[in-house]
Amino acid sequence: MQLSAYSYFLIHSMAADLFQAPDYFNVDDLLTDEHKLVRDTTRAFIKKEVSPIIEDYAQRAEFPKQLIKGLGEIGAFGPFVPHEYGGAGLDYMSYGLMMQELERGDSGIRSTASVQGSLVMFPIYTFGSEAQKKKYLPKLASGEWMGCFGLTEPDHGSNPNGMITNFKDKGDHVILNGAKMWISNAPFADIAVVWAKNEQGEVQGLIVERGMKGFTTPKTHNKWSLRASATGELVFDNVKVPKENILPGVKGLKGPLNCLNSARFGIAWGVIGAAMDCYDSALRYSKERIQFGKPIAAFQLTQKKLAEMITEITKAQLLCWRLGVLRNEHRATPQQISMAKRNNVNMAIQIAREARQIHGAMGITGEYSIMRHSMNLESVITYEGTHDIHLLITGYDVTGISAFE
Ligand code: TGC
Ligand code: FAD
Repeated sequence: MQLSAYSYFLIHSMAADLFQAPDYFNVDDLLTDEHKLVRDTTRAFIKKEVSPIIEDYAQRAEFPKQLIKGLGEIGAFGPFVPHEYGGAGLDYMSYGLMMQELERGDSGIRSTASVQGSLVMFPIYTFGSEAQKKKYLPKLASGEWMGCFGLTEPDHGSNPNGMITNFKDKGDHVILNGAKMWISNAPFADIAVVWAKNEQGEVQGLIVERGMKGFTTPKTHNKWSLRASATGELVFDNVKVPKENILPGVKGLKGPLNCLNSARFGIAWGVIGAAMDCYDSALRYSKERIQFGKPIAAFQLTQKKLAEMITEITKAQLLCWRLGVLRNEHRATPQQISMAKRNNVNMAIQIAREARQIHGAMGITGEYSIMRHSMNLESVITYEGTHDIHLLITGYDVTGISAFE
């Protein structure tokens, strides 16, 4: 069969993952050899294991579970957790770089790793008892067990403090009732870190295990976004949870919010990956696509789009590098993390939209990653604190006046 030039171009361009990471300001010079090794290993994993299959899984709205073992092997689950608990013992810059590379593949893959590391392993490591750390962390680090994080409820999203999920003291155990919604990894998680109010109305974390009577995890269907990530509910109907499963180290909303700091940090980095992928694809396409006798990259309007994309990516890279330094020194404030999450997600979503335009009609197809990134980012701009909530966090920080209520 004779292929048309256009078909040849399509097959040729999609046969392999041709991604080349932009580094306009030589940010690599600011990284250690270990950072670069971690980054390059994750990048290679994405090229080999994720790029060839992700579009198909997203189209089918299915999480590629077969990736879990490999993600554990490259240290993507809780890389900042020390070796003694099965983690990779890496710093926060390495964590950020890993999230960047994972999200270059797909926000859903990064989500799974973010939840496992920052929202399940982080609270167990930070607020858990020694017995809880020994029991759960090594298995979570390897991916043998997967976890999820239940904070959001049907009637309490941006305002988690209003939660109604609660537990009552029954001697050696508690009885948990309530429901959580929009929970990443819920449909297949082995354990859930659940935030609920005790009889004094204080928020506490409990580790709920699959199989506990009265605990179910119905799957959420009909998502147009984050389709390669499994989302579900957590329903607790008089679930008997042993007291030894309560995280002893924290009471109050600062418990879950501290976990969010770690996850939001990872998102600020992660979305740079999605943006880099959109930019790289748009740059290549614009040099290959001929209209009016020239590559579309020759037109000033295309160059404006590309020049603005690389400018915004570079600013986001530098913001994250500085945030990584501060977090490694335990000096990154929650408000700085909020600013980086908000700025970088917005940057990525704008770049995805511009990149889609550069791809013309091809941009709406699954032949390119652009539309998938664009739809994924609609979730990322909402979860872990919406775009506007992070703006209000910055507003509160600079004025000293809360505008939440
Ligand atoms: P507020 O009265 O301000 O604070 C309550 C207590 O918490 C402390 N605090 C923090 N601590 C650590 N880190 C932070 N970022 C903190 N922010 C506040 C605060 O100092 C106070 O401590 P204390 O000792 O005085 O008790 O709380 P508020 O009720 O007014 O709420 C503030 C607000 C709106 C900023 C907060 O509730 C918020 O961030 N809302 C957004 C909710 C959110 O982000 N949910 C995310 C759910 S998880 C998720 O989306 C996972 S997606 C996973 C994936 O797939 O990747
Ligand atoms: P709402 O809080 O109802 O907000 C709706 C709109 O009102 C937003 O635009 C918001 O900015 C605005 N708004 C709200 N309050 C104010 C205010 N005070 N001032 C101005 N504007 C305001 N949660 C978990 O706990 N665990 C998870 O694993 C998890 N995974 C998720 C995965 C996906 C795919 C998605 C989409 C969500 C996930 N979430 C998870 C939930 C997510 O954190 C919430 O959706 C988010 O916090 C917003 O809550 P909401 O959807 O109820 O929106």
